[in-house]
Amino acid sequence: MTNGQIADSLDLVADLLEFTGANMFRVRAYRNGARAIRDLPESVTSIVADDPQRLLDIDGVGKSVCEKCVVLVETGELPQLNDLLQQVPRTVLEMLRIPNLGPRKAAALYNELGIQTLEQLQAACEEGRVRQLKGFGEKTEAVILKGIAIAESASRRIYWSTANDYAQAMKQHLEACVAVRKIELAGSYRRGRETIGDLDVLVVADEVNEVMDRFADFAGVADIIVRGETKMSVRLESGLQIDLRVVADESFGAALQYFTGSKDHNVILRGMAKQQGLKINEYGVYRVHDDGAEEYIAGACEKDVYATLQLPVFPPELREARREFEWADDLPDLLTLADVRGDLHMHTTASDGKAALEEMVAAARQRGLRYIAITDHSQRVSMANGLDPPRLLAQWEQIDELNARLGDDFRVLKGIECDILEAGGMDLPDDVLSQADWVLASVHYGQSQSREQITERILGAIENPHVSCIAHPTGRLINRRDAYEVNMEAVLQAARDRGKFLELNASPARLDLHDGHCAAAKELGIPIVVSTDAHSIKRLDDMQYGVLQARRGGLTPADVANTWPLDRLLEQLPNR
Ligand code: DGT
Ligand code: CA
Ligand code: CA
Ligand code: ZN
Repeated sequence: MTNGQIADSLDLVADLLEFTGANMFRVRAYRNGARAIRDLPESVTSIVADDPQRLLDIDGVGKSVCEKCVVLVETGELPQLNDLLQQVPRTVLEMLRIPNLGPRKAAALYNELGIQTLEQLQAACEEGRVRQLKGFGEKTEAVILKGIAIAESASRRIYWSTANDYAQAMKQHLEACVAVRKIELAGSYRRGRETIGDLDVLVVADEVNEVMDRFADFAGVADIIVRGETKMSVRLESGLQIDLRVVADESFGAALQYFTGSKDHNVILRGMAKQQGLKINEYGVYRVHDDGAEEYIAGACEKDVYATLQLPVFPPELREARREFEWADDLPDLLTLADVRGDLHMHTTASDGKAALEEMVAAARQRGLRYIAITDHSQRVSMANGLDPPRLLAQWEQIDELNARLGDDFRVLKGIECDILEAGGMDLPDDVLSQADWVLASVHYGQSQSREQITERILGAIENPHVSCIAHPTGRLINRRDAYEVNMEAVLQAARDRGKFLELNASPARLDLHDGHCAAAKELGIPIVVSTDAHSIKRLDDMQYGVLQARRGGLTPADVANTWPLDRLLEQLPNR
């Protein structure tokens, strides 16, 4: 059982408990536990196998969460969760996503009217049955009807890359409004999370109404959810919600800090402020005097807000209440796109890429890269026209010729993305792999195998002396497919012991390794390779998404092998 699955179960328990009106401390204990476990690099399964008491050392995991983890790992299910699901069908939880409809009201709808889904709720509202319930009225009914549409799309989180398109378009759109003096995007978008729930826009403006009119005028706005004095929210046809907040100039930094979050980061910050006799909110930082009077001391810029607490401006990617406060005196110099010198995973028309070898090379040079590896698929991936030894050797000859023409300022490495076979072992013979500069090993088939099998296959690849790096190590596709079952702890240990590299695949749907694994790899001194896995020229630009994820993992250029000069990379190649 993966940490993600355990965390999902705990979150579900929290939701169901909340629905049944349980004590909020209990609910929160499950939520905190879920969050801690989702972030944990070490697998809960292996901790339980080793010594379950060690779970209690994890920040946010208390006695009852610890017990639940043990039961989940050992039996694969949770009796408490099954009991709760007997009482409350899972579908009713959708109702909790309706704004301002708390668990108590949702429970009444379920208990009194038997409503289990949003669809049934909509019908009941339309038939005027909801207003007849105690504590509900015509007005509540109307609010619920409106909220159903919101709840339906609120369950969707979109890739950061998709959100970025909307964010940049909205920024341009608002910047063209003369009343706008300052504009920033905040929220999870600014923190570079792999998926985004909604966008949060902050502006300082001379004239609020002008900005709000302009906001409503954005292409694709389907619905105005709310328009207040300083806050406005719209929903786009795609379902994406965008929140706008118009703030005063002297509060801009405080608002940017507050609405960037994360919520957990802010909770810690507020606690620190309180200890120092300060109060911090979205309007500013205030000194609280003995008589209770509050004096504004900062708020116009984010730097000053943090400075009042003797803190640096944390890179937004680190603001997740993980280790950033520990690092405050010596923040890591996080990776930037400009640090990247090479891209070590891409495909050409030889397998399933859309551009030819020379076109990929030209495009990489144009982007300022100094070296790349061509890594087409191996023969097992027949659907992608994978290369058998003769075709691969012919491609490598072509690359030798190309390198001779290119001269010293650019180098193409002879690579391959070699499949790890279902039964274990590599898809190409050692005498072929030994001639490569760079060998990626990937699992594409047999992803539903047991944890033991998949782990064994990957460990086998790491043991192979010709393998340089494991590509997209967990196989997840965000929003589409879970990671396969794999003992990541064992993979990390083996990579460290054998000096192998691990990939952070930059494709927005993969971002694999995820941030927590990157942080764990860094701790172990395993070099990470951020690669695009581009199947076309355009997708070479995916590097930026990988860089964001690497930053969230706390990686610096030194931690990322494809920032190194070519000489150093060649020296340290694990297969050489
Ligand atoms: P998302 O939209 O689900 O991807 O995630 P965020 O982090 O963008 O969350 P969102 O849009 O609900 O709120 C934006 C930020 O505003 C959030 O990161 C922190 C701040 N914030 C919102 N609500 C609260 C709150 O109740 N307490 C605190 N301390 N901060 C909040
Ligand atoms: Ca947001
Ligand atoms: Ca929001
Ligand atoms: Zn690939």
